Amino acid sequence: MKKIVSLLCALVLCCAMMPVSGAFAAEEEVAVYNWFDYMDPEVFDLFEQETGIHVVPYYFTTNEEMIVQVQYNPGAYDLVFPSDYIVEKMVRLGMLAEINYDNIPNLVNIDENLLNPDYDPENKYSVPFMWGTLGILYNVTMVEEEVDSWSILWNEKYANRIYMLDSIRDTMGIALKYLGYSMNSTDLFELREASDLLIAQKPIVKAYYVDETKEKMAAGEAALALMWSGDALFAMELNEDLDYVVPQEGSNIWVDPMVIPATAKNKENAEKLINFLCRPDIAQRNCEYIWYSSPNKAAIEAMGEDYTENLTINPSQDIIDRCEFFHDIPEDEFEDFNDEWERVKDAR
Ligand code: N2P
Repeated sequence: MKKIVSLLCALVLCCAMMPVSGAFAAEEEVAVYNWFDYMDPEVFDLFEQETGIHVVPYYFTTNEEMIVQVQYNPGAYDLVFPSDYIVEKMVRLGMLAEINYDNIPNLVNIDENLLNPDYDPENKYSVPFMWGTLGILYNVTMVEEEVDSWSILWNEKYANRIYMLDSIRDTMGIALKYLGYSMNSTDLFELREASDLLIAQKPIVKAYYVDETKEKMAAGEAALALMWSGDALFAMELNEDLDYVVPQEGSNIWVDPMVIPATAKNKENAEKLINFLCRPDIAQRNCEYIWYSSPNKAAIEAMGEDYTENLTINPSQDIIDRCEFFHDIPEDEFEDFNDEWERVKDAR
């Protein structure tokens, strides 16, 4: 009996020590953590066919949800798509790996104006994927007056026909902007004014959504929605009664780059995927699927007037000039911001 046991033990040990090889080798993969609806689904298939690297996709809805997941699941993600101000935060917290640009020759296609940005001054950690604005998506058959001010989102005539974004920086941001303050304010009195304004608006808001809004607006379920430019254009492609505007008081302009967490297990595969996504035909394919603004010069050239003549995807300098970028607000200063947003969420 003893002999059988020790033989079995030896066998188990032997198996455990055997090098993983041949058919047992782990498949090459890259774990991608992206926004919902932010990539043509066929793009990952094409990448897999060309490289043999299997893409494992994960999805998030807001930056704030995403960064917590990356912090608490080290090694889970190889490529992530945070917005500019969250890149700033991730750099500050030492959460990102430096990108090896030898692996990204397609960087030449990216517009120089979007390189070396404030959120990553030497472009050590990030490559732009898409950019856009925050504005109002509205149904021209349901709204009588000209839409050019945030004030319309407080007009009781549209009670129960307004969607707001369930996203702290966006919704608090436009309330701050409507009041004439910076979207990056940390002043408690300004934040309190903004949250009071949103609480006063709450009875006429139909719902706070993020990803659902585009389909619901396309289906004519509301008159006005706070929305990002690409999701707005996605809905406008489905329903010709929809239009999009960046209000006169100003708004947010943003860039969503691609970054590699410092804990990534497949860094080189992530770089291969970044390079693939910077290829002009792939960037064009994505742009024509999700309708956000592209940083890819070659893709824009290929899209021609369909792209350049469209003010939603290619905003004028005038629109850009009245927008500001969000910036990272360090945790201790962000407490008031959070508390005021919680007041809004908890209000009836
Ligand atoms: C797409 C999300 C767009 C990202 N569903 C806005 N920064």
